[in-house]
Order: sequence, then C-alpha cells, then structure tokens
Amino acid sequence: MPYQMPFKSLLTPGHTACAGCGEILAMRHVLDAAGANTIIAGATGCGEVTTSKYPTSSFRVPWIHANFENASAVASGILAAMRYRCNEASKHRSNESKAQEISEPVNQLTSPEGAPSGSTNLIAWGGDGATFDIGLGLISGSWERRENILYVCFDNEAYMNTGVQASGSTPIDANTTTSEPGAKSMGNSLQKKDMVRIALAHDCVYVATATVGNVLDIEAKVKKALSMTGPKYLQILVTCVPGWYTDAKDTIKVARLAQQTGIYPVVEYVDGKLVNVAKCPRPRSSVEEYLKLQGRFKHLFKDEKGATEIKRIQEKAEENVRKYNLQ
Ligand SMILES: Cc1ncc(C[n+]2csc(CCOP(=O)(O)OP(=O)(O)O)c2C)c(N)n1
Ligand code: SF4
Ligand SMILES: [Mg+2]
Repeated sequence: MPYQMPFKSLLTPGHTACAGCGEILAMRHVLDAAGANTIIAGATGCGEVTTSKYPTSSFRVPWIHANFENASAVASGILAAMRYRCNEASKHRSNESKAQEISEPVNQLTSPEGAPSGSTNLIAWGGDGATFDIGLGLISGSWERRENILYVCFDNEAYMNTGVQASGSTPIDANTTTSEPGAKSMGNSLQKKDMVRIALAHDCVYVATATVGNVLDIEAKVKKALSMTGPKYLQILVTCVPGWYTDAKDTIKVARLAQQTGIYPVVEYVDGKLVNVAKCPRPRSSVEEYLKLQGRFKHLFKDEKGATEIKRIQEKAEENVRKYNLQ
C-alpha cells in the first residue's frame, strides 16, 4: 500500500535529512506558509542535497538548484524573466504596439497562453554558510536593487553538509572541525556575524529572526514578509543533530532555549523599525541549560577555563536582553 502522509505539505517525505533535522522542518513550514504559488531558488547545502537527489525531488513547487553562492542572483534572474513575460502578456492582451511597460517589481507569472495567473512568491534560500559568507555579495546586490524577493537563511551555525566547518555564523567557543578545542583553543574564537544588522543597513523592508522551536512564528513571519513588496530577510535558527551533537528528540527544546536564554534574539523589523520581540520567560533560562544539551560545547564543562567562557556567553545573552528589551 503506498505511504499516505497524515498531512498535506509542499515538501514531501522521502528526503534524506537526518532524523531530527531542524533545517528540513523549518523548510517545510516556510514552504507551506508561502503556498503553492511560489518559486524557490535554493543554494546548495543540506537543504538541497537531502531534497533533490537525481532524479527525485521533494518539492511540489517550482524549485531551482543554485550554486553555493548564487541563490539570490538566480532569483534575480527569475524575477527578470517574470517581468519580461508579464510585459509580453500585457502586449499580447492589449494588442497594442505601445504596450505599457511594467517598471515596478511585480511578481506575476503568465500561463502558457499568456493570461496572468496571479501574484507569485519568489524565495531565495540557503544555509548560513551560503548566506553569511559565500553568497553575501550577491545577496547585497539583490537588496541594493530592491528586488521583490524573500531571502530565507536556515542558520545551523556551520557548514554542515560538508562536515561541520565553522562559518561566519558559528558562535564563539563552538567545536567544529575547523575550530577544535585543545590546549591552546576554546573552540571557535570569533563572534557570530550580525546578519540582521547587515540586512537592516540595506534598508530591507522586512527583517526578522525565528527559531525552529516555534514553527507557527515561522509561518506567520513568512506570510507577513510575502505580503510586503521589496527585499526581505528571514533568518531561522535550526538545530543540526550531528553538527551540534544533540539528541534528535531535543531539536525543538534546544532551539527554544536559544530564544528563551536571550542568546538568539527573536526579533522583527518592518521598514527598519523594531516592531516585535519574543520575550524571554521569567525566570529566564541560563545559557548553561542551552549549552549543556549540545556536544559542540562539551569542552566548556570540563574546567575553570570553560566556566569562564560560559560566563562570557551568559554576558552576551544579558547584552541581548538589554539591547532588545527581551524581558
Ligand atoms: C563554491 C563552492 N564551495 C564549496 C562548496 C562545497 N559545499 C557545498 S554545501 C557546503 C556547506 C553548506 O553550508 P551551509 O550553507 O551552512 O548549509 P548547511 O549544509 O549547513 O545547511 C559546502 C562548503 C560548493 N558547493 N561550492
Ligand atoms: S547534517 Fe544537520 S542540517 Fe544536514 S541533514 Fe543532518 S541534521 Fe540536517
Ligand atoms: Mg549551515
């Protein structure tokens, strides 16, 4: 008997993501919130490799493979093609030699006959490596051109698909294969890059963070972003079981603790104004609770040096609480 999914989704089972993968779960909710009238340009990474093994695809929407660095540029090309087809359809319909040129970034696809089939969402997405590091220049270009595209970053805080190398998003002290702790190292020595501020500096109309610990929030943010015209950025913290050395059963718990401790502020900006923050509970969870569930921070629980680092991470959480008024 063929397998029947207990629910309908635009991302089908049969992908090869790990059990407990936060990225694939967040991806499903992004897609389902966006709906069937959506085109995706996806950077390579776990979200691509696990969903599109030739000749199969998990996507029930038009989805195009991009290289590691250029999902946003591929989306820019799709947008240009959509505008062109829309202009052509407009000429065809009016049968006038001087058809009205469409200059605004209207996302409209046309049916093969040339009739408009409604507004189409355009999403570019990628992991943190694709977003914070290698694709940043092309994302910046798309934002500068004020293109009507939602960019979604699935932030699992390292290059997971190629074996857990540190990225610009990796938090301080995390153990990755390129930032191993040892006699002279406490793990990653660099602070996580602040992509939210980079997006805000580009005047994106919508900038928000979320975690896979609250999938309803992800859905609401995708819908809100897609209702707005212009460049939009959504960054979702997603647990990675082998990369964070977590238990599959803790995927949601760990992501929730990231928000509840203040170490991963969940914020929402519209037109550059902070309009919403997810408040931390009272009493607030300590970062220790968050860190101890993850093997990537195991070395911090061994000695005094580690305890000092945990204090530093706690201070960072306190700074976030003050900065975003999280309590
Ligand atoms: C130009 C280029 N460099 C390196 C790679 C190899 N590569 C493919 S996926 C990947 C890691 C992706 O990391 P991230 O964007 O964080 O996504 P994740 O797998 O963590 O979801 C790397 C390094 C590539 N495909 N192209
Ligand atoms: S390695 Fe991490 S991101 Fe990749 S499929 Fe597994 S859990 Fe998901
Ligand atoms: Mg990653």
